[in-house]
Amino acid sequence: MFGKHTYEEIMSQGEAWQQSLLHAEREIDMIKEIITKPWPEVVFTGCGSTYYLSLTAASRWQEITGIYARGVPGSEAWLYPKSIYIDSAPLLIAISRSGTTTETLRAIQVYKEHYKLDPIVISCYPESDMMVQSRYPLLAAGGQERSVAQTRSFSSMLLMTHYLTWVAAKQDNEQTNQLIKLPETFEKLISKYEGQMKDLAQNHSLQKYVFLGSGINYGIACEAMLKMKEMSLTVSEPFHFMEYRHGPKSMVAEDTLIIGLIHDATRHEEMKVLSEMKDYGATIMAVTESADGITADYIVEMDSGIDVMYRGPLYLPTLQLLAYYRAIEKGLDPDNPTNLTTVVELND
Ligand code: F1P
Repeated sequence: MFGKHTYEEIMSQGEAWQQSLLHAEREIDMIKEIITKPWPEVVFTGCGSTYYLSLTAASRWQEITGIYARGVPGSEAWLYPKSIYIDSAPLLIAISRSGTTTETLRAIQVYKEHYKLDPIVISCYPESDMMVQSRYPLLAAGGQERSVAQTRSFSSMLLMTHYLTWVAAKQDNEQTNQLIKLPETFEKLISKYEGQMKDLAQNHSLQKYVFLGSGINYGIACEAMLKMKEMSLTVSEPFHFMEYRHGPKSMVAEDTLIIGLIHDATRHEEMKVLSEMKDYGATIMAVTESADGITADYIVEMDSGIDVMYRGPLYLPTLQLLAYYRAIEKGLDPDNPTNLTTVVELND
């Protein structure tokens, strides 16, 4: 059956998040020692999905801790370290579902050789090279997958970066309570919106998908774009909300679906972008905490009560389902994206 694994992996994210959080609580003492040092900067790195994860994790880290943070592709940290690092050593946090992606492993090697320090590594496979060779491994338990496109692995590793941020910021239990609420909200969200995502995916007049997200939501918009491409071979692009006006909107027409990942603090400006695109003929979907005051053709209301800083994983499941159902609709197998393998391993 097409997409069997992808579907199971999307639908089991609530459980995966629970397992990941339980595991992190047991393992965190080892990592606390390094994470709470006074770092001048934090660099997150990964490839593909895990690079996008690095973007959102870095924005969140900087907003919450006040420490300068950046997300960079593994290949850049490997091949162009001078454009990434300066003299003072940053904390490196490397993320890889497989723990075997060559570019990420080489980025770690360059960092270790240059600074004589060990990074924190996050992966779903405890026996992988990256995890075994690290003094500070953090397992996203429950995130392992049989499909190529990352779904529950991504959201579980994202949750682990939320957890690390919480530890680094020495926040009180109120914030972990927020993380604990994620799995139950996931279940409600998915049962309420699965049917709508299936219907939307079957709309053949929509040929171009655009994902808008700003601040902490930009990396998530990129990941949603990647799911749509990998699983369903649909033309899809991510942009920061306000950037979309600066040229890309020329492409908007009646075949365009614009999906906005609404941030609580800037929803007013973001909605203005969406309604302008509606005037150009686009179909609009908003993924938002509250539907109050939101006008769109489709609204996914999270209604989670969770602070926007800790809500990241909830933006994704409906969009993963949209990609999944679109692939099925086009007769493609979401478990086996065209030209892709689970890991990119390079020869010398
Ligand atoms: C990263 C990655 C995936 C992508 C593809 C190839 O892998 O780029 O994001 O979907 O399957 O690998 P990893 O380093 O997170 O294992």
